[in-house]
Amino acid sequence: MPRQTLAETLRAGTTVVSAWVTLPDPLVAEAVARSAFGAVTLDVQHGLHDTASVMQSIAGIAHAGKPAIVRLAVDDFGFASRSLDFGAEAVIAPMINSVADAQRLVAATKYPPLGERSWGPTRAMSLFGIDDAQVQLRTANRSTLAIAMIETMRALDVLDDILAVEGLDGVFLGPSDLSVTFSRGERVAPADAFIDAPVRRIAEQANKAGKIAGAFAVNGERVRFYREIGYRLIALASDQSYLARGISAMLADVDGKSPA
Ligand code: 3PY
Ligand code: MG
Repeated sequence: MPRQTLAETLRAGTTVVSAWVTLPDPLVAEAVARSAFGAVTLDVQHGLHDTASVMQSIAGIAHAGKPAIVRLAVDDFGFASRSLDFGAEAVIAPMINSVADAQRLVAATKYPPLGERSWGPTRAMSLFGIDDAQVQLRTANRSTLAIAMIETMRALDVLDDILAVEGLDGVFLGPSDLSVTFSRGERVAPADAFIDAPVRRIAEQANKAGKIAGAFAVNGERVRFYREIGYRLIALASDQSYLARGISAMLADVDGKSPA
């Protein structure tokens, strides 16, 4: 029996905590996928991934039985449909600041009539064991997710209009950029309470619109907070911090101390 898709899990109201992978070696993504994380997000925007590493990492994540998500570079809507063709179950597009930006994301990721995605998911079909092109065409718009990052004041001003874009499946909070724009460039403070009001508003409005609310969390305490206020797709920290925290915990253990 095929496993439940990420889209089905999230639409059932289940919280998914995703890993965030920046290092481009596919073995990193595969190792992380074999942990207890519910999904793995590959970060192209600020991570070190390129086309080949995304394509290979998605295979490793699929091999471990987890859904792969790709966070695109800014305005790289062409790579949105490529990521889905490679077998990603969701794409997260950064800096979606207007209805036009959200419409471009939908155009790239959904087949007609919702969008203008071009046909060619051969790799995704082989990873998912789908051999009937008609089945893929009929199911892809619903089984893959187009998610818009909301991380600026401009986006917040038009949030309801962005949420109303047909074919957009969800929004995803970027708390670092939100704190930078909210403070007019004074601070980057992704876990600070001064952005809590807009952070709550994004989840509330997304849930009211029947769309998935996602967020990036810098630590476990923020994951708990986001979960309580209605976020369902929550990415936690990054592979580089998993390594750093693991190293300090193991070395502290050597010295008989608690980790720094
Ligand atoms: C942000 O917090 O701005 C992000 O884009 C998460 O990586
Ligand atoms: Mg950001």
